[in-house]
Amino acid sequence: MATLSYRTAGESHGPAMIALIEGMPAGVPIDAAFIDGELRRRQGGYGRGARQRIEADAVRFLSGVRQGMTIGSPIAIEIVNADSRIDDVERTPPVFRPRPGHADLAGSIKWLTTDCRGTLERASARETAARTAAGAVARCLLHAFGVEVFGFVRGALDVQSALQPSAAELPALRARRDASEIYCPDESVSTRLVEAIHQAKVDKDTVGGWCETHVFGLPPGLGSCVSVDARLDSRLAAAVMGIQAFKGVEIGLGMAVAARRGSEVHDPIHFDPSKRGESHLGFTRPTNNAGGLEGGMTNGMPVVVRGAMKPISTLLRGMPSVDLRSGEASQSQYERSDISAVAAASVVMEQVVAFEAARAFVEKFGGDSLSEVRANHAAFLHAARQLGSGGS
Ligand code: EPS
Repeated sequence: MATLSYRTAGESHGPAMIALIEGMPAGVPIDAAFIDGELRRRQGGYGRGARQRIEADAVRFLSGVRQGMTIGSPIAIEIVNADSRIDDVERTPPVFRPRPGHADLAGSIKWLTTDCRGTLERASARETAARTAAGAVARCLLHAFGVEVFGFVRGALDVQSALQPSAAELPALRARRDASEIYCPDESVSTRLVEAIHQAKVDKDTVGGWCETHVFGLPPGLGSCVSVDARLDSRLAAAVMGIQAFKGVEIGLGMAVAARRGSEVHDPIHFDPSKRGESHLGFTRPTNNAGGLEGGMTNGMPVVVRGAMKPISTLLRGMPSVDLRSGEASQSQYERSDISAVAAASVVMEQVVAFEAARAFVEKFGGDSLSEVRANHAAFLHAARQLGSGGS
């Protein structure tokens, strides 16, 4: 089975961040301006620290792309780190007092060292620049099939938006999100979030939040119910949980399903032949509590994923910790950091969700070239449209 995958490499203050994508069909137009735009969005958002004024993230394709098109070979991407100083011990000193919540302590034990530097350089969310680039490349494939992905910040602390995004409103939602300092299209919530993050800064504290991603236009039947690692819901959960600082993932109604009876959770199935078209099979669902996934497979409704990001673990005022050299009690070490990176995290989440959608898409319709994928996609939809037409 054809599949799509990626890995990343790179340390926060090393020479560059790297992404290597394998399995992308040939002939996919690569929109470098779109990819760089997503990288720029990831660098922004209210509450970011000084590092983002140093970096100007942009992709450089080292392989796999020729004259703006994929050629079927592995795609290697480099994003240069302007703040590259990993071997400069004065400017990048050892960290002996681990920050609670960061990878510092667990990593130092794992790698048997009193210096958390090696751990934190890789655990740093700087790595999400590479992940964002990989996801944005995958979106170039999804764009060719009219699939749109929309991510935003739903809230933080005691502030949450009740917004319900729809495909029809996408351009307006994007405009409102992009006008918000915290990437929340709900203006009043956006203002309150910015105030809350500002107050956390005054208090030398940090803030996390909820990020949400909606995928519109995925055909039904992606993913599978046949095994745990083929389920698209389990892959999405792993991808979102794999983002630095994420502690929770929900799909559709998520955790709230446990508080409701079946009749209040499951989305009724209707069939309206007049709705049938190129990519609509005629099945309609008045609600989408399943978040577009049933049995680990897309059902034709928008895929809805929510993630909970914990507050940044580097606090200006520190947290109770110990010095790993002596075992003595001490406040955690301060490293330059962000007050909140929830806006950036919403961009990262958007891309990792997109990558999993693209991976499932390639597994269902895969071929060596975009034209082969197109033919497989069209043949499948043609066959699926026969359902509910009196055939078997
Ligand atoms: C991070 C610490 C900060 C953040 C970084 C994540 O880096 P620095 O120590 O260089 O100021 O800015 O995030 C990024 C660099 C980025 O591009 O997102 C951490 O400890 O995780």
